[in-house]
Amino acid sequence: MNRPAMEGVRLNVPAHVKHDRLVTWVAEIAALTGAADVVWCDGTIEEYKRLCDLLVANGTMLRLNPQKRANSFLARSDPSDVARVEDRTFICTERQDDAGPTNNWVAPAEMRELLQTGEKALFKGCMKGRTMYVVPFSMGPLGSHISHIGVELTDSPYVVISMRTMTRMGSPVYDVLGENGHFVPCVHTVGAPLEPGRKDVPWPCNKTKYIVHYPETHEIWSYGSGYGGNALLGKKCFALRIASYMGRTQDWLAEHMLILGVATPAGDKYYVAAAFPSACGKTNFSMLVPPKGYEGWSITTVGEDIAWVKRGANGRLHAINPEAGYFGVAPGTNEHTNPNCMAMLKRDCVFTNVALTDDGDVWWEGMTKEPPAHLIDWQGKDWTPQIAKETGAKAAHPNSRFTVSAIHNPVLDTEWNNPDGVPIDAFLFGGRRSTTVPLVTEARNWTEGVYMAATMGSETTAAIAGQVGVVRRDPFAMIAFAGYNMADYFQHWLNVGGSLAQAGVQQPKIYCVNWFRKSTDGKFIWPGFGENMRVLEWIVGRLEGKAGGVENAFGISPRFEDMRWDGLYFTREQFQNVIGLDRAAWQQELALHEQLFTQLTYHLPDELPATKARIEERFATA
Ligand code: SAT
Ligand code: MN
Repeated sequence: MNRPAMEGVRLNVPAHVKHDRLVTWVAEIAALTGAADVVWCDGTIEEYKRLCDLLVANGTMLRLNPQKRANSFLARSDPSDVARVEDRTFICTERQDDAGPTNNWVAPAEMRELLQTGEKALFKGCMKGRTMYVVPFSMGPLGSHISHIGVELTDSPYVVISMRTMTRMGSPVYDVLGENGHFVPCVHTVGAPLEPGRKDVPWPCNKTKYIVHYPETHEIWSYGSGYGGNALLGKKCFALRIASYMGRTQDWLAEHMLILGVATPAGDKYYVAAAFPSACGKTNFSMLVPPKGYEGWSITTVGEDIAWVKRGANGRLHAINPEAGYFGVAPGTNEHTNPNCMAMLKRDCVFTNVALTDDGDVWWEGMTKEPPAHLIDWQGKDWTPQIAKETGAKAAHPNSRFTVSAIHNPVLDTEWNNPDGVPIDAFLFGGRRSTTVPLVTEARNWTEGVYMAATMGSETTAAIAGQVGVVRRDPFAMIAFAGYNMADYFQHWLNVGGSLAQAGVQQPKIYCVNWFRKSTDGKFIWPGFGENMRVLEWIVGRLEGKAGGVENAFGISPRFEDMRWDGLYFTREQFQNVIGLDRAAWQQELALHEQLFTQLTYHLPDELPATKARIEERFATA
């Protein structure tokens, strides 16, 4: 085969790589970026260890006390590089309408000039003095008909070790790719060329950031950040933005959803996929421990962030988790909120931007009631409870994260690796709303469910750079992740439901949930976490045609007596405060739905304003 020769840098193509187009692309990017060296990653544990040693030597990570956290590390990022940067994220389609008003859009030719071809193109020479790693990965079980392959070229060894945990990464991917298989090319640089003789910084990055997607050619280009979804390109960039676009053209769904299994005492098993915005408890919900009184029930995890949903042989919707690891929010995680997670984090973990204890372990806000007397905070500074009181300084960054392999999850579902996925019985949609939205509402039909999901709102969190705690519309929890026009995305969902009905296949039921209602004193009313099992039980009861409910303007909600309260002191009055529909609040809410629909007028499916009109009618006659 034709192996391109390059000036100055050896390509080092391994013999088992047989894909000419891949090799040519690697050569092109090595030339463009001026990388000093090209390393083809094999995904072995030896390679992982070697790179961890390198990251320790570079000062990017430090090794935690092996007695406390075996084979685990703490990474500290640059204080300016701590979360996804939505205002620097671009969907570059030929037509602006195909990206739609909720995405940042730049024409592909213009963006390519900026990044690749222009005189001062950012990627020109951006890897000077650095090694470029070739990282082959499969999103989903290797060879599954639901899976897809990507190759990330990156100059960050932190990204390489993270990709090994988060995806099926390594040489076997090349066998699936063969000589001509489809892959999503992902180019990533921290944007910090290393001049000869200059000492590197622990977390190289650049103030200028671009997270760029070309959905029509399935390409991803990321510049300037080494953190999370900005840099681990298999995750939000591929598995949501590019994949949602692929799903629309290929008749499947890529969703910001956890997938969990519910086993009942009667021995039945159901699978639920649930969409929540970032940092709203997807990981906790997916690993929930049923409370006292729920003996015989169990919850198991298929996925905790992303679901790819395709039709199975029986026509039903089946989902896989395209990821192989969890990049979860650390603060707030503890033995009460998520004991399974605490067990999962005992070993083989990379923590990023959490605090370091004096005995070489990690700590974050909410891990224990009492903070340790002294810590090193996420920026490497001394931290004491007294300093926190005086300055408000957090020991761990609010968006600090753990990266861990799914195989350490003590409640991993037996089917999590099934190449055919698991059949989905219900979709849940939930935002973080301190008012207005009830604990749980069942949609009376698919269209009403799509309406609930489309109009979802949520208070923003630290997972995104910017203001925290303001309500924004987050349709399907995909506001930041849809790789095409949101109105077309709504239509795609309506089409998927319609074709299930047409084929005589039962549609999953759709629910809107909200764990976050607060009382006037600002406290959460619903205890959440394990107690969310009670809502799941009601949903399973509905699927089985056993549980009662009452119709309201928005859908069907349980009455107090339709849920089981054994083991929890929760009064009728409290229940009313989490389930009630406040007419005045809903008038405001519906005005916000209207605003969203106005923004999305282009291609907005008629069914949505029609559903809104029906809700308004119900409120008027209630
Ligand atoms: O940084 S990530 O995008 O991976 C995390 C999140 O926002 O959900
Ligand atoms: Mn997420």
